Amino acid sequence: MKKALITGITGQDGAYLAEFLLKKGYQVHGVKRRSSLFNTDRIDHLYHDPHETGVKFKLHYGDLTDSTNLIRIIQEVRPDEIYNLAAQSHVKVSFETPEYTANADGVGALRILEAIRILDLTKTTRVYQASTSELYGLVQAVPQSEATPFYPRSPYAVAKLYAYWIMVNYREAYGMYACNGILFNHESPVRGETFVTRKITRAASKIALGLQDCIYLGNLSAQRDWGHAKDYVEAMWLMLQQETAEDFVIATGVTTTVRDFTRMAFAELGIEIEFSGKDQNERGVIIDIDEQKATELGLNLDALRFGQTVVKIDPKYFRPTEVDLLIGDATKAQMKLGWKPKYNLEALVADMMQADLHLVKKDEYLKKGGFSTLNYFE
Ligand code: NDP
Ligand code: GDR
Repeated sequence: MKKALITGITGQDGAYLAEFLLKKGYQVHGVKRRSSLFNTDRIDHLYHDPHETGVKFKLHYGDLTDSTNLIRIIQEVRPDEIYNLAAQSHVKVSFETPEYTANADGVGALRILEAIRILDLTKTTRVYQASTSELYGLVQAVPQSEATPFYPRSPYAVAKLYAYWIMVNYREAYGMYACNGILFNHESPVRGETFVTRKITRAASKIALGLQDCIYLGNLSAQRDWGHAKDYVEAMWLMLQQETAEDFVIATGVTTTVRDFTRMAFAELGIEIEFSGKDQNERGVIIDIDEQKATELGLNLDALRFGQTVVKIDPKYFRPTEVDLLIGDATKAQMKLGWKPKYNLEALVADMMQADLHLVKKDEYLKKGGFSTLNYFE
């Protein structure tokens, strides 16, 4: 039975990858951080009591900033494959925590590689590094492929640039099977709530049920190549099954503005919105409601009206340096890995909207039923 170790297992990709590898028959080990609240929501369905026999899923406390801890976990597990997905992964937050981001996202990758070397596993343990389209940053050429030069635009991207090159260096210096997946944005119903897609799908659902009036966003003109996390974790695995380690771009090849993503999210609910105004004064306003669809979906029609402003701009979401346009060319992955995404943008938006509407309806149901959370601090 093959053994995989996933750092960042509690995150979006970690959860999808753990599920994928378990289905492939792997024994899956994950590194989770200690936290004052439970942080395993996304993987709770995979958990089994460790006292049972034949358990194929195990979690270890750890942190990418702690070398000795990583050495100990890798020594205990002796994995065939390591997927290094752990990171402070929010670009905007990296401007506020640049040193921590460099430590976890940059030096963290080095710590994994060094642990493998120290434990003499260089010929047996394969490593996948979660590299990113943020490496391309300031647009040099589009679509971006493995040959496009990098120009990182945030402390996050600069930290990931170090991680990228240290993988390449250890591959060349020590013959390690270490590879970079240069993944473009990928989302899902379990995407972190502060990334723009999930922020929009949650807010659109709340607005449609009358639990929120409006959503505040930043740069609506940014263009991203959005895919589904479910498709992208398969590419990670494929990269570690090749004869030689190489780096691959994973993307859909289609780019969309944040503005259009927002329109699509509301359209899933039968709500048409139109944008007008410029820069910080831009607004998204309801111009049509498909009442039949809204009724079928159980929306709160009393809370929705024509001309209602549902999107406003808050400059606090602008970044000091922005990445304006990402569009990936995944031809190499298609040719060498046989990888192709199954979800297009429409299917992704539909999947996220369906899940968030369902979640928000639960809140509405509880609220209508008079359920309120206890205040422990009174
Ligand atoms: P998430 O933010 O959802 O998950 C990040 C994971 O890393 C969480 O499990 C988090 O733990 C863990 N983590 C954070 N800091 C540390 C640390 N110091 N030590 C150990 N674990 C830590 O990210 P995604 O799942 O979306 O992304 C996975 C990886 O892929 C990341 O490295 C990201 O930068 C990269 N990436 C993501 C893309 C995307 O579009 N999703 C595209 C390209 C690259 P906790 O749950 O406790 O916070
Ligand atoms: P990104 O994702 O920075 O591309 O990084 P995010 O969803 O945060 O931003 C995408 C674009 O939307 C613009 N934007 C907003 N972003 C957020 N978060 N909140 C807002 O209110 C908002 N309004 C507009 C942003 O300016 C940006 O242009 C993601 C992460 O998963 C990284 O870890 C990963 O490496 C890259 O994708 C590929």
